[in-house]
Amino acid sequence: MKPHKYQSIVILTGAGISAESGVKTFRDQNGLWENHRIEDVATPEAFARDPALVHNFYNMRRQQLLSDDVKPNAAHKAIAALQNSHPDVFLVTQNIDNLHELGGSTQVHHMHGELLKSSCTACPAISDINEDLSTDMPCPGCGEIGTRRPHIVWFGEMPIDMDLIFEKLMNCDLFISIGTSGNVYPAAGFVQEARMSGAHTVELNLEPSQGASMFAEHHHGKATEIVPEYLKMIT
Ligand code: BV8
Repeated sequence: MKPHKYQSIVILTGAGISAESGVKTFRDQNGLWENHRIEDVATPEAFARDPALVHNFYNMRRQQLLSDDVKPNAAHKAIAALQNSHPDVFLVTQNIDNLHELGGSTQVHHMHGELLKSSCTACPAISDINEDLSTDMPCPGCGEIGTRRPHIVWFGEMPIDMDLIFEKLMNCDLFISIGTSGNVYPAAGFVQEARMSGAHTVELNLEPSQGASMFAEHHHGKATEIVPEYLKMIT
């Protein structure tokens, strides 16, 4: 078995890796949803102001995700194959879909939460949800009514697993960013952390992202084409 080219790999994915699976990216809609700026819907303030609107925003996306026509694509599967053949691949995604899991990845860190999970403002319970969420559904953990919310990190909220993510970034020798526009922090800053720890940094994206100049290597094109190709090269 030939030695691995890189010992410790961190992969960050964004909405672009799910685009060819039929999941809309944020930029596709110019960051809009039904004429609402996503930053204005994906916030705790919006949820406090109009919980039904925010639930509707996520219920529609959950229904689409659970429909038969949304499936993992070759890029999700190529990452899962690398995870199965390489001992140290840390996969962190900004996406709230479950396509990495359906594509075969068993270790996925959803730093912005998950569409198919709900949390509660009154207790720490995190529960699966495969149907519409509404304000009058009791929390499966504490039974409270009106406290259930999507298990999603909104703008202004702290992303999940940040300590672990930074520890991995500081100890990796390869950082690959896939399908993200590099607009949203702290994810957009991960490439700098990786560079500071001496890692080789690669951007795989349809077009140069906001942070393209910070990457040592770039491959631009569709994820289903450039991701399998690149991961095969480093295996
Ligand atoms: C935090 C869940 C603080 C919700 C999401 C001013 C300056 C800098 C930062 C800020 C600022 N003001 C506020 C901030 C912080 C803010 C932020 O960064 N705002 C931005 C808008 C400026 N960040 C936050 O609030 C974060 N929290 O900072 O907390 C804190 C600190 C301490 C203690 C407490 C709090 C939380 C951010 C998380 C928000 N939630 N998601 C939901 O999904 O509804 S973010 C959401 O948008 C996504 O998860 C994702 O992260 C982001 C969209 O980005 P992308 O994934 O990159 O998607 P996008 O559509 O933009 O790009 C797709 C790319 O794919 C494109 O480049 C395209 O070319 C490419 N592509 C398309 N098709 C393909 C393709 N590539 C390959 N193949 C294809 N086929």
